[in-house]
Amino acid sequence: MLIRCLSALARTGLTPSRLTCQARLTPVRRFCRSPPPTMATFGRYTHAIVCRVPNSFKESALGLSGPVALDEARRQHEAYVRALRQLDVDVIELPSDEKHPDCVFVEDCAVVCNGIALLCRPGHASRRGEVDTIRAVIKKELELPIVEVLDPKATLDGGDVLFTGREFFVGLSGRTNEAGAAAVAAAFPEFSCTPVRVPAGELHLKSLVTMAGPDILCVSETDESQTVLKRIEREATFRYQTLTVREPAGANCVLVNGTLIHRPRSECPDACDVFEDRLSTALHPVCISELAKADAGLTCCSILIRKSKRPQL
Ligand code: CIR
Repeated sequence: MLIRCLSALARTGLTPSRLTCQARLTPVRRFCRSPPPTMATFGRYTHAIVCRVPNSFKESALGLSGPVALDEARRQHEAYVRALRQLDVDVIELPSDEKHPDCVFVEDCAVVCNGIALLCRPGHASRRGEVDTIRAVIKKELELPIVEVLDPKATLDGGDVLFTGREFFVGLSGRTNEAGAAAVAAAFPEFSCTPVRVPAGELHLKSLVTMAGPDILCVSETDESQTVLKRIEREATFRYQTLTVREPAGANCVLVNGTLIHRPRSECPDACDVFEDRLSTALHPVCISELAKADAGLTCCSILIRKSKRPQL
């Protein structure tokens, strides 16, 4: 798999020798990995970590595109949390952290798959401290084995990590570098892991493509989204179906326990038409227009976890 990762990197024109896989398993004691999930459990979650919106979000979140209505941002976040709870997810809700204006975007702090949590090393230095809280919760509340990124040069935002249920694609973006992609490959060796160059101007891979269902990629009509889709299709180990929506924001949706959480008609009318016409999945619109002013999508507001009933040894 690492070979696949290396050869994929070579195709991106990056120097394979720069790929330094440095991830360490903590605790050091051995643990039993769950077997790779089957597609029957793809998009099935028992737990989620979310974090409330701090006051500092309004003035200091990264990439703000306009004035934020803080109360409305909080109402929207609450609706998102409610949606998860309605879908039978046990939500761990962290208090807002004023020192970290972007703390609501927990997705960037950890990638959890197959019973293992890889703690990220966010590409923007102002966000690195967010990981400490997430580490503590994953350790104490969820008791999952933790993998740390050791390479001090590695950067990795969870927003760049797309898991299809069969393999990983990791965006090489302004936030995630090759060493970050290598950390994903090392943490989840049971899956193929392919780096994908994220076009300039786009924050994360999942700003451009997400999963709208088992084996269904969701992209938008934009050149950036289509470029990334072509690369995924070229490199994928599996042939996926594709849903294409007009609005860029519509491409970021979250499949949770058989329901697709997506942006509402008021934000993404074409995407709603496409989902209603083409999917048999239940649909749950959630508006995040205020959070989106800080470059947010729906995926970024939670870390989704499927905790196996089997005790971790
Ligand atoms: C940032 O620039 O880091 C935040 N303002 C937005 C992060 C959004 N994260 C995500 O989509 N995974």
